[in-house]
Amino acid sequence: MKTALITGVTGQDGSYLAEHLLDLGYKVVAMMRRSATPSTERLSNCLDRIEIVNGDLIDQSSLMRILAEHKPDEIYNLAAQSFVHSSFHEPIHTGEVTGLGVIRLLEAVRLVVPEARFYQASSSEMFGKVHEVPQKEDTPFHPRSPYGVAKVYGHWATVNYRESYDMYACSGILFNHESPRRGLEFVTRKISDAVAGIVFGEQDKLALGNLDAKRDWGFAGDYIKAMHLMLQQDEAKDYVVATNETHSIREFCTIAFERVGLEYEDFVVIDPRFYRPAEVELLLGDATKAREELGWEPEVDFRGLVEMMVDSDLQRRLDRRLTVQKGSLPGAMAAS
Ligand code: NAP
Ligand code: F7E
Repeated sequence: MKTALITGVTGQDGSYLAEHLLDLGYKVVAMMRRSATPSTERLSNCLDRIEIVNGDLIDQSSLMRILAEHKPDEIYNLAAQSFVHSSFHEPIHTGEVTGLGVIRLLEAVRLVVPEARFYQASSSEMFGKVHEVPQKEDTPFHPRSPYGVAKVYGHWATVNYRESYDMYACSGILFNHESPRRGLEFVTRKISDAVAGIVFGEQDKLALGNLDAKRDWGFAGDYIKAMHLMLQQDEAKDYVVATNETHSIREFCTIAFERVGLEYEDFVVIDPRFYRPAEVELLLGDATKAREELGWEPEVDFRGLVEMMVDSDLQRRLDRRLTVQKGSLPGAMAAS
């Protein structure tokens, strides 16, 4: 049985990847940093089947200890301060975790388990102010945020360890991918959750920033499969993972509100607080290499993704209401 170590396992991608690797028969070692409040909500489907270990990308010794104790065959480095907006407010912390954290882990791998296969979660944010459309593996980088800058560092660190030490180290340059497990601060989930909140009478407006930015959005459940495939090849390489379609925030809003029979113009207000000092206006990926060499294909399309997220946020509220109602029933009835 192969052992996989996942950092960032409490996040969106970590939870889907843990489930996928368990289905494939892996032992999953899940690295989490210590938190005052538990952050294992996304892992509810697999918490009893993974082995949790405490570690932090800021703490080199924790990484060395985990690798020495568990000797993973595959390492998926998904941990990061991943919210672009926050990276403008916490640039140094973002650099520490999202940038330097990668080289801390690579160095630990080199010293402790050099034969292990390593996956780095690189990002389309590295393309930033894009130099060509669509973006592919050899498109030059031009990051537009401290997050993007830190990801470029992590990306080149991964390439450098592969070239310097002959390690099996890959970077997946993943374009935006979303799901019902997406953090509420990211625009897609902010919209889907607000649509559900409006339907349930919990809010009457949705404040957003730039509606004209365009993203190549896919489903996280599809994208984590590409991560695993990258570590099963004869040779370690870097791959763009994308849908080859781009849509604006405005289009996302249109479909999300349409799903419940509403028009976004009646609810969305523009709030300059959500603008960024420098914006990434257009992302569109060319995933030809991943399709041809990994045999990877996305299964969920844009409309399917938006509708899945809205439906899930509606269902979540419905479930919550039913639980509250059940709790208010007399004991015997509530238990039935
Ligand atoms: P996410 O939901 O924000 O999850 C980030 C994870 O990193 C969380 O588990 C978080 O743990 C952990 N983390 C943060 N700081 C840490 C530290 N110092 N030490 C250890 N763990 C730490 O991100 P995601 O959307 O799943 O994305 C996964 C990875 O792919 C990230 O590296 C992200 O930058 C990258 N990426 C994402 C996308 C996308 O569209 N989703 C696209 C390209 C690349 P806590 O629960 O403790 O906060
Ligand atoms: O913003 C615009 C915002 O925060 C998308 C991360 O996973 O994907 C993600 O980064 C767009 C931007 O994601 C709001 O200005 C408008 O143009 O959902 P986001 P992101 O910045 O694209 C990449 C690939 C990663 O690697 C990152 O880790 O939406 N936007 N109004 C807004 N964005 C937010 N968050 N909130 C708004 O109200």
